[in-house]
Amino acid sequence: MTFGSRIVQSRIEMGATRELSAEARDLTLFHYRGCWYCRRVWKALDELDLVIAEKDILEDPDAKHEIMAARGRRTVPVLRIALPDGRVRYMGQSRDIVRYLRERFGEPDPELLSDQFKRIVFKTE
Ligand SMILES: N[C@@H](CCC(=O)N[C@@H](CS)C(=O)NCC(=O)O)C(=O)O
Repeated sequence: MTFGSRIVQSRIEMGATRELSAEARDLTLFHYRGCWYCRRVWKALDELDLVIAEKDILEDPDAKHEIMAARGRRTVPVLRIALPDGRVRYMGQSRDIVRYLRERFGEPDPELLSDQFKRIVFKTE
């Protein structure tokens, strides 16, 4: 079993038992099983310990039509963000989705911080 397929497997197993994260109820991930770029997003979700709604576009034709209508293509992953005023945004590109999730839900990553900020945030010498 490859690293990627382990992630997919663990998500299938946890699907029945884990509740959606309360702080991320505005988010839905459009994907399909075996989608390589989606694994980047699943990995980030696992790292952030977040569970969000997911729609498999190969099993759910309405979901496929929704992203086709919104973006003009069926490429996944796509993150749907429901704004408080009722509007909806669709974010494509796995790297952008991962960056958005980390920025919104993550802790500061020591590797990404300059020395000045490391000193402030982590109280290093
Ligand atoms: N640059 C995109 C690539 C996404 C992509 O190519 N996704 C594949 C699945 S891994 C896909 O949806 N292919 C079907 C299609 O393009 O219709 C990203 O990083 O999210």
